[in-house]
Amino acid sequence: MPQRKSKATSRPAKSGPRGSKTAVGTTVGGPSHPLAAARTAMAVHAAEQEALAVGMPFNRAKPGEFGAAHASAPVQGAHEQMPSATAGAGTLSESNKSLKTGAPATKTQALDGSLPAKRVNSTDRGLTTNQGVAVGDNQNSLKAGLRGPALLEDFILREKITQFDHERIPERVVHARGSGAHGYFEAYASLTSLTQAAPFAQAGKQTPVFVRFSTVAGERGSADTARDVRGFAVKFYTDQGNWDLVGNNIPVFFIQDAMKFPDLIHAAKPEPHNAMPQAATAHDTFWDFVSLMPESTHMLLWIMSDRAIPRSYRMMQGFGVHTFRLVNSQGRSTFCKFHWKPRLGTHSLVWDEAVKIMGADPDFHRRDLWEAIESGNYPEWELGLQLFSEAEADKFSFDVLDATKLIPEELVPVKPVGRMVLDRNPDNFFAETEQVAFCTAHVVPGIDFSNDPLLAGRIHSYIDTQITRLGGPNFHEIPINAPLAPVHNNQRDGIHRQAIARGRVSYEPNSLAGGCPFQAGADGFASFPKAVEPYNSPIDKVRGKPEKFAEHYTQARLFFDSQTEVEKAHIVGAFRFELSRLTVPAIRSRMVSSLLNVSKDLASAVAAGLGLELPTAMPRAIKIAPKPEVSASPALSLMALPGDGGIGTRKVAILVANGMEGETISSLVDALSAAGAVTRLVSIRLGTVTSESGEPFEVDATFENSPGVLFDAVVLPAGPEAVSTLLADGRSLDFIKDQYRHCKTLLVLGSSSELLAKAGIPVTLTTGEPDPGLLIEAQDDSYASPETFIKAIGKHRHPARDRDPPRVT
Ligand code: HDE
Repeated sequence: MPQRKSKATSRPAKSGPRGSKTAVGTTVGGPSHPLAAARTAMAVHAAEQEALAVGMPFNRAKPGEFGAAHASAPVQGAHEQMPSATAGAGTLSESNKSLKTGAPATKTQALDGSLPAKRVNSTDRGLTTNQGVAVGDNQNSLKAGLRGPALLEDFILREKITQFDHERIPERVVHARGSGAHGYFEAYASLTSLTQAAPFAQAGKQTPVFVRFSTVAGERGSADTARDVRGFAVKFYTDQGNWDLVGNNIPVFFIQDAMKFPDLIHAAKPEPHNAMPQAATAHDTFWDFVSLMPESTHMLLWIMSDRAIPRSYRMMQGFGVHTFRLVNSQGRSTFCKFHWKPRLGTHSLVWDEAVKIMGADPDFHRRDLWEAIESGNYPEWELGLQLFSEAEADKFSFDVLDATKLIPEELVPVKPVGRMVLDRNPDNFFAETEQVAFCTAHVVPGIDFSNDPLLAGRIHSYIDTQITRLGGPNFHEIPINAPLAPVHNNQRDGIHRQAIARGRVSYEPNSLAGGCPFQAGADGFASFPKAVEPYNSPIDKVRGKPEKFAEHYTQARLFFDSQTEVEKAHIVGAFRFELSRLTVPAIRSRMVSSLLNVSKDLASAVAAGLGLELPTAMPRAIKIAPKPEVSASPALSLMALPGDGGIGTRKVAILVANGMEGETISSLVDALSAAGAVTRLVSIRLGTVTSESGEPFEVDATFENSPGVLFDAVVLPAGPEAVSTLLADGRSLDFIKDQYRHCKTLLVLGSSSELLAKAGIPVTLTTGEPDPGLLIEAQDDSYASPETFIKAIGKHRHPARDRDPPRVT
């Protein structure tokens, strides 16, 4: 908070220090004697303190603390102009500077939240201990003789091992597995009529951000492609302080009240007796819990959909989930839901692919994000707002305070307000991605909460959990968490304190530091004064839920009905898989009986997949559901955001072997690279393969280290010798089958159609129509053109081929 002067509360300092009665003697040793000088300084300091105290005979701000008029309009704290630059010093020796202490802090100064000062560059530097002592030998411990015992005296060894022993901190209790990046948010236009929030102050304004994506259930070392909600947490380092928008890639949640969160997470995490399964909801306790909590059904539909297995963090939406408030400088509030939409469109994996990627590359999403940023393909999202008034909210068929409900975009459109670009990878995973501490309570003036009871619990939880995870109360000073806005307050001490507070004052009100730091009054954060609505006057303290929270199925049905046929089939497949893993059959039937309230088609298909009789529908909490505003919401389908059809950062495998037709491969590599794709020549082993014309090609990857699931498309080479080599290797056939089963694009050059035949791949769809993702040169030589191939890859995958069970095994 910059130092301000308020007419209402500031007065110039009174008498000058020298004229003060409290000045102590100045005669000892004469004026040039050091002791005399010290005494003079002490006298001046004492006089200044007295003057400050005299200048504030009472707390002028006090009357502004009482009554309804001030309840939402606090006055600025009483404060004085400091009589001198050193008046606030804690020690008169402040000006005795050294290399360590530096110059006195005579200007307003706070901990610097920017990262450059904390970044270490060891170029040209030798190794040191933590005390900065040069390490002469980093290979051997100190011993009594070459073959003698190690000595306790070896402080270098002991420091190194001790630091190592404590390298780990507790992992996050949820969202333990994640990856982060820096970037910026840029506003399209000023939103000051809606909100005071700094990031929206004017068109083109950029605010630095740090973003962390995560899975919820798995432990820190679990695989990225588990079926799960993805966290989408954004820390805005605004000039008014930090604002954290801690969202998910799914717009609704399992539960309606924070009271149920520990139960939900205990049910979803590995079971307590045997710590299994890791990063998976396909187990008894999860389905036991959710089938007894019908409010989770809507979210279950989302997590059984392909949303829960994104192709990339860069290709998923983000949602603030709760209803928030935007508040403008006149104190007017507008309800708001936050949406992030990826520029690349929304794209997902298929389950069989996700499972195989868990083994092939557990860091699939982490690597994808890292590589995209390293290669200059900066991921980008558009921020959109759904804006609505309280009066509109009251009329909705659902309650906007219920986090198991969304507001269909067809009911309240999403207004684009800015974009976020992630353009810098962290320097250090632990220092930044692991230590970053998000918190829903981190809001800035202009952003406020609704009364969503789930949000209320989060406002408490996040700070609390960091105290354990980051080891104490000062985690806000860890560089990645420190705001760029200066911090001035009277909070002090505790483990690992970084800020060195100057002066003897650590309380407010005070006169001895001129009242500083003083409360900001109307310029500071003010909670929106929402009237508290008594539930059933005179009982106004209740545990309970509003009536509309009792409707649990309408939006689950809306979601299911708004999916394409292939998406519906994947949802059925996911329920079937998850429920098939249960060991208690009654939970299976219970869940299917709940699904009957969503859709008979869905429940019947799941029951059939599990070999179950269709049970009767689960009784509902309310008999007659309010009529929904919309019965179809195309925006809920992944297909609603296809992206621009580009292939930037898509991975294309080109299978190669000696004797292949090299020229087509070279020109394909050039064309695909020019379109931004990443090509990899994949073969039986590393080294060089030689084309039929004798040209050497360096192999990038092998069937062993990079199976087909890691690629978005594949090219099978022409050339009889190469084809017969690939035909003889079962792994090349697995590669091709996976590409086919997962509906990806295959370019089949020349005689490599023999590979298709051996892999048992049908050349047409079940309808007899041509397969749009199978470009077989032998059938049509125009398919060999890079343009056709690039267009087909840009479709992401070809769902017309999707079959359950798969056609190719
Ligand atoms: Fe969280 N959540 N959560 N959550 N959450 C945490 O905070 C919690 C909820 C979300 O990348 C924890 O720092 C409660 C909804 C994300 O570091 C913890 C409730 C949404 C992240 C916590 C919820 C989220 C977290 C664990 C119900 C989507 C990862 C570590 C009342 C809108 C942030 C930590 C990161 C992390 C509590 C529900 C998103 C324990 C009590 C709903 C993205 O504080």
